Amino acid sequence: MALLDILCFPDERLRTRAKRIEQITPAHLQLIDNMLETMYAAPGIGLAATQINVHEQIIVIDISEDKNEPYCLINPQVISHSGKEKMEEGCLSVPETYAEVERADSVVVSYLDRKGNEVKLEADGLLAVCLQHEIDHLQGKLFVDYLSRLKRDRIRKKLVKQQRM
Ligand code: GNR
Ligand code: NI
Repeated sequence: MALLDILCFPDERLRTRAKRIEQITPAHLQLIDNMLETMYAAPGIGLAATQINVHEQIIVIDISEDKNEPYCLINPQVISHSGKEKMEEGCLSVPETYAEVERADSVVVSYLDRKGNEVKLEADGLLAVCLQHEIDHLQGKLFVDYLSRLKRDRIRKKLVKQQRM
């Protein structure tokens, strides 16, 4: 296994739209293992392939306390959503930055698991937020895009300065 480098805002590669996976290969399964290892090491509760500069539709999530309930979702899609909820979010690609974002408070997501089985997952609370956050990454979207331009520019300046050091 291996730890992968995570891209940081404002890196333009985070704006790439990930491609659907037509056929799951052994290389994808290896990538998923490395993504899980990278997420646990970070530590984070989710990771999208976009963040490690792979532009295929894969996300991993584990919101469990004991870090032993990994989800791996291939070609995830929100097929329905309801309600609204505000939650404080962070992102491994926007280090040391937290802000409230409003999203649907419950979602149904369809995806392929690592064996290629079609799965439908109904989620609310933190899992629903995390699913929406990760699916956004696959579309080149970051949580800072929901903030005002002023706030986003402040965050950009802070991170550009940090990345020079
Ligand atoms: O580790 C993470 N925590 C988190 C907290 C609130 C809302 C979303 C997240 S996802 C984030 C990991 C990450 O950046 N995934 O893309
Ligand atoms: Ni993120």
